[in-house]
Amino acid sequence: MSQSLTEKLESLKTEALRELSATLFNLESLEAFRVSYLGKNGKLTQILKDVGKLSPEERPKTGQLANQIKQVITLEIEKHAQTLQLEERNKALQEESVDVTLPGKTMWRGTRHPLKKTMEEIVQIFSNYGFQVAQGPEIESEYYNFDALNTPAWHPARDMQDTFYTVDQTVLRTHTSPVQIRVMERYKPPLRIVAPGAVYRHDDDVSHSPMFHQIEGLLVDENVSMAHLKGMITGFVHQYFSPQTHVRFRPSFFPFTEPSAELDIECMMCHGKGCNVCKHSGWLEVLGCGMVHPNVFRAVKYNAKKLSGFAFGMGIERLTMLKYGVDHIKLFFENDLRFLRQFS
Ligand code: 2NM
Repeated sequence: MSQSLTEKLESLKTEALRELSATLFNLESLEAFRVSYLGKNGKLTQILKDVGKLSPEERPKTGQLANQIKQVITLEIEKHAQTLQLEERNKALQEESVDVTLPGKTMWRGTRHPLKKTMEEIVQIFSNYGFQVAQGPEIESEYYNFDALNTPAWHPARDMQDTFYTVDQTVLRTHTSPVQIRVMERYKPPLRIVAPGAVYRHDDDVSHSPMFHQIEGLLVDENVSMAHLKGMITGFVHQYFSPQTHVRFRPSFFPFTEPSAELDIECMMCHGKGCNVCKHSGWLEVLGCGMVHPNVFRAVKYNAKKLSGFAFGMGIERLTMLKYGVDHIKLFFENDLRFLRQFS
């Protein structure tokens, strides 16, 4: 009996080691293999139970052999497990590795809107001349939008055809000049302000939109002359367009300035030769300006005898279209990224 148990043990060991070396295990099948030999109902465990039935003389030697075989098999399984774990880890590392030589993914960045860009450029130029930014409401009283600006009730500019009226005596501002009035009411001269913002007029074609943007400027002090106006405005145009830009001041009319002028620049498309853009005149209208009318000073209770000042106004859309050759005002309001990205 003892002889056969020892034999059983030896053949079990041989069988186990043969199976271990001949089989392609993974961690799961290796565990199943372990259970089949060393588990509760495993082949070796069964034999170990029979060791207890041996005679006291035979028991120690056979028990020793059984334990030794158990150790050999356990060790062999552990060696296999270690190899498998290493293989699995290497496989995972290989799969998870990052190829740093692959091209990166493009991250799109937003760009400033061209109108905002123009607005900021112009504000920057005038802030270098000592101007501060002022703002006011877009829904205005007729008083601030017209009366205080020497534009009486009978004036054509107040026509329903041009102005968006809301409720009684309230309009969508047609220019940012009411901001200048509000500032003059509140602050004493000397004054240097620019008022950028949205304005509204009943107008709609390739170069006009019912909502558009303006920036207006106002300088008030003693002994301000038309020469100061011409010098500063020419300086501005040379900074916004180019120092080589030719300019001309042409007499004009606004109710709130006297004298009034419009500034033209030489057409940059044809260099003054005449083309479709400048309607064959060689010149492009850029802004309006003039010396503040004494009636405007009187409306804000400034001393019209002691003070003088100049003011100017320009359209942001128009200046942007001229600088970049944009041929339709709608492009600014459609938010087509193919258009907007060109101003990055
Ligand atoms: C323009 C042209 C000329 C102007 C006048 C004033 C104020 F409030 F001082 F009277 N603000 N803006 C002005 C003058 C605006 O825009 C074409």
